[in-house]
Amino acid sequence: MNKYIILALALSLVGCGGTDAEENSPGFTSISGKSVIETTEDNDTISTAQVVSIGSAITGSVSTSDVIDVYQFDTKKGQRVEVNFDGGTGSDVDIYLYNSDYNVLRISHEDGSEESMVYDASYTGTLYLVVKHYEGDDSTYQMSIASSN
Ligand SMILES: [Ca+2]
Ligand SMILES: [Ca+2]
Repeated sequence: MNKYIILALALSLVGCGGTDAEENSPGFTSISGKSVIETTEDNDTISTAQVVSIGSAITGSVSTSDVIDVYQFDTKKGQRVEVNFDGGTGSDVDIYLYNSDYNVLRISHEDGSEESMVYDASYTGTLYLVVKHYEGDDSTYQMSIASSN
């Protein structure tokens, strides 16, 4: 199997339920860091992930026609990686953290589009963060990748 099929299979196994966002959901929460814009839509697989770094605040978009965005960044063993994601209202977007062996390390799939995860890196190397539009409106999202050590 190629990398895309593996990723698609993995995602199909963990798709979440979800309802429309509540009418009075808050807007973007405060997400800080070095500002990074999604620069390409050729970012739908681990092998074509956009390279970012810890300390980035990423702005991008997903929708029914652009279901997946993938970002990659380097981490050090023992580093605590914290991801916060806000996809705005009306959409249900989920995030997944993969290692370089294409195994899922963390999943955040709340109803709606406010997601977060913490991962204590077990190795020095590359991690892959997958943003997936699950259902609902198009989403322009803000996502921070931070480390507390
Ligand atoms: Ca996108
Ligand atoms: Ca994409």
